[in-house]
Amino acid sequence: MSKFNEYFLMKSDDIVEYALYKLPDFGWDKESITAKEIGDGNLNYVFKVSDDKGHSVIVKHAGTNLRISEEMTVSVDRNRIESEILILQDKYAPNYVPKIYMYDTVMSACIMEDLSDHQLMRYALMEHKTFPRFADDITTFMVNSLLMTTDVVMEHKAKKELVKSFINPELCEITEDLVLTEPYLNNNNRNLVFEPNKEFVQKELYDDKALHLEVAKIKFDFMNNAQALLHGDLHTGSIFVKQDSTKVFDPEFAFYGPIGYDVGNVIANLIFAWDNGIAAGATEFCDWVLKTIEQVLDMFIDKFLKAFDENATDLMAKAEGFKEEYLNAILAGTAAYTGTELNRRTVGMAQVKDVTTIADKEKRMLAERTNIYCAKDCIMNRNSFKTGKDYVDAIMRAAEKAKKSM
Ligand code: SR1
Ligand code: MG
Repeated sequence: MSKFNEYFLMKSDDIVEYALYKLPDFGWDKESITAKEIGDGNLNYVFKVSDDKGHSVIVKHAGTNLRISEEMTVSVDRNRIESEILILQDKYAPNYVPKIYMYDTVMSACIMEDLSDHQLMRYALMEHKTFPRFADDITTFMVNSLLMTTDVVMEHKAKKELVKSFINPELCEITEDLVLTEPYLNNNNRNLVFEPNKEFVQKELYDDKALHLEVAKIKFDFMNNAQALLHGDLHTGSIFVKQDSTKVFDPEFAFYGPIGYDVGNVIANLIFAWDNGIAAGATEFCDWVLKTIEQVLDMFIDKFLKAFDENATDLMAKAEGFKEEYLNAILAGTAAYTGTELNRRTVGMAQVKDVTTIADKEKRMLAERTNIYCAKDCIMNRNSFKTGKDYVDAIMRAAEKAKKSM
């Protein structure tokens, strides 16, 4: 009887045994194999297992408590969800996700391709590195993995089976709380507000009733619009990059939701990179980020419309004008969720290092105010955000307004 027949929280030594046991034919050198915990996310344990003969894999293991907070517990089923969606995404968008070698619902662990030759995108952007392929790659990934899982393309009963299999209530609840409620109400008293911006946040987020109404509508869209199989947490900490490759990972928040949630997350996290670049005076980098934001939106639109024509199977979805209506709703959602991601990473409990590492007090204040003004514009005027340039213009307007508010 194997020790891996019953769940326990594995440590490095167990992980070595686990990799040998689960991947016996990987060619491991048993003398030199080691495991090192390398995770810096909020939820799971991530080990790199390697030997001196050049073999390596990543073992991702879900604990019952979250790393970000011992008090938060979330079903370890998230590991199955992550493994199964990576396998599906590899089918719809090959080469954009790590290969899954095996997954295990007993130990809530999966073993996947080691992408150590890539860099975590958030950290690369914080070094002000640029990635000319990124907009093209991420839009191919999003259009292929999202549109292909909608009712526009999929046989409807098969789609509903996927909806069932990817019901992810506990991780969705985290998003419903952390992204779509707490930044506006601080109802769980765990927001992290940068002290010098306290009054600003009170006025702009906590006291703005018109904003609350719009975010309420957006929250109910998130909960009720089972449009496509989302990644569900598509920020720059869920993407590995190198100059000639982009890999999306960590889709444990996957569920059937509104497409704009994934696209908006990408745009908002590029804005955090821009904040960081502005604070550092990295002009060329900031120009690249703005160009990339513009391209992400515009390429997404072009590829989406083309893929819709090529792949739509639902007879009514082919009705004249439907494709444009469908896309318009996605674009409004994209603006809305760009806004909600900007706000929640600025004042909520899960923040981003792009902004929190800005050491100069005034510059960080300015970055946060820019994010919040831009977020409100995206949320309140979401039906007017139709092209990439609309986002660049909104960032510029927000930065000007933030400067005046200081
Ligand atoms: C409690 S988990 C906090 C955040 O980390 C994840 O990456 C998600 O973005 C979540 O909201
Ligand atoms: Mg994550």
